[in-house]
Amino acid sequence: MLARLLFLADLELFPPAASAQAGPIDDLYWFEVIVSAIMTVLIFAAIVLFAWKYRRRPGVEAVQIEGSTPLELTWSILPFLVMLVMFGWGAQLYFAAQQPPKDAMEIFVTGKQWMWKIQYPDGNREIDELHVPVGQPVKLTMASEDVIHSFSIPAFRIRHDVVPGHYDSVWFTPTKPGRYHLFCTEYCGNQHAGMIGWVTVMDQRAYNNWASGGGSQGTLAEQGEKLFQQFGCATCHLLDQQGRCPVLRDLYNKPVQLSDGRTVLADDAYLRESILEPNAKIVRGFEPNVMPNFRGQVSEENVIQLIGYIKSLSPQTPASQQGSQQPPVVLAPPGTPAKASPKPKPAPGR
Ligand code: HEC
Ligand SMILES: [Cu+2]
Repeated sequence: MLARLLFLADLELFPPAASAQAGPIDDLYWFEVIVSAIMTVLIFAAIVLFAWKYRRRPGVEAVQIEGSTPLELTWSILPFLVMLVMFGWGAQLYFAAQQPPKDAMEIFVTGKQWMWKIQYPDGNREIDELHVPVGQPVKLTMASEDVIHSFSIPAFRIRHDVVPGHYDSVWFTPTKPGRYHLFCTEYCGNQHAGMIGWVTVMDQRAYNNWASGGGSQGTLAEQGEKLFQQFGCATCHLLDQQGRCPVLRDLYNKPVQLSDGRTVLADDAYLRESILEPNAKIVRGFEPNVMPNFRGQVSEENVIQLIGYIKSLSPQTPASQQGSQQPPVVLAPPGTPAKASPKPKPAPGR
């Protein structure tokens, strides 16, 4: 808003503001720029004024001044309060940026020298192109296949490092249909400058049209199911009748009791670690070193597909994250030891 008043926006010196968070972030930005500008002008004016006022003159001798407590308190406390405003305001925006709304649509991003690979829950895949519907909160779950990248969409005022070894996430709500730049903003090798692309924001109808065009390999969950067979996960997790392997049905977003006594939430990060580093956390009642280590065999994109499949085995998962409207198939054989699953919610009384 302020950017518009300052006519910079129309000169395109400033990126367009195309997300719900762009306005509030710009307001803070301009607040800081204006406070800094006022301070700079005041300080330089005082330097020039005093240099002139107290210049050396013949016959005038300098008098030492002992200082002034009220003055010193004023120039310490006032800037401190202004800084506190910046801190509080910034912290508020920062925390909001970490908390995607529950109904956010989930899209997966994998950074790889030198491209961005995008995977949608409905099975569509793209490279260096991201399509999102206008007005819909979108959460990006991001992984890196190799080195540190940084995912940035200036028009949405989002940027987040994508660090190998775990998931990072950002979220945004696009507000204006159009095409916007997408960058890697962390130097990541000699073709870093080519790691760029486009975000297309479409109205809901156009988006549905676009989305129904692709996904020839099935939904994310179906792609994951294929991998689950290919990598032999199924031989243990589905066919094991002796109860040596945990049942993956109804696992997603549930607490898992570990052999060391801790309880962790089975979120995306936990599932990813369970696949790539099985011995990092051992489920209570099961043995370490049984599940093979899949690091190096399973790419980050494969992990995203496998997680998509495991999610689809949890009926409570919102359809938006599941990517498939079909009721989940119950695959675990009876007789496998159920992990301590939380009590079922009582049905709402009538
Ligand atoms: C040789 C048998 C075996 C194979 C093959 C295997 N796993 Fe496992 N898996 C286990 C065992 C045993 C555990 C429990 C011990 C642990 O936590 O590491 C486990 C744990 C897990 C967990 C954590 C489960 C929980 O309840 O918290 C996930 C997720 C998982 N495996 C996914 C996979 C996927 C995906 C594959 C294929 C890429 C796979 N596993 C292949 C044996 C296997
Ligand atoms: Cu990069």
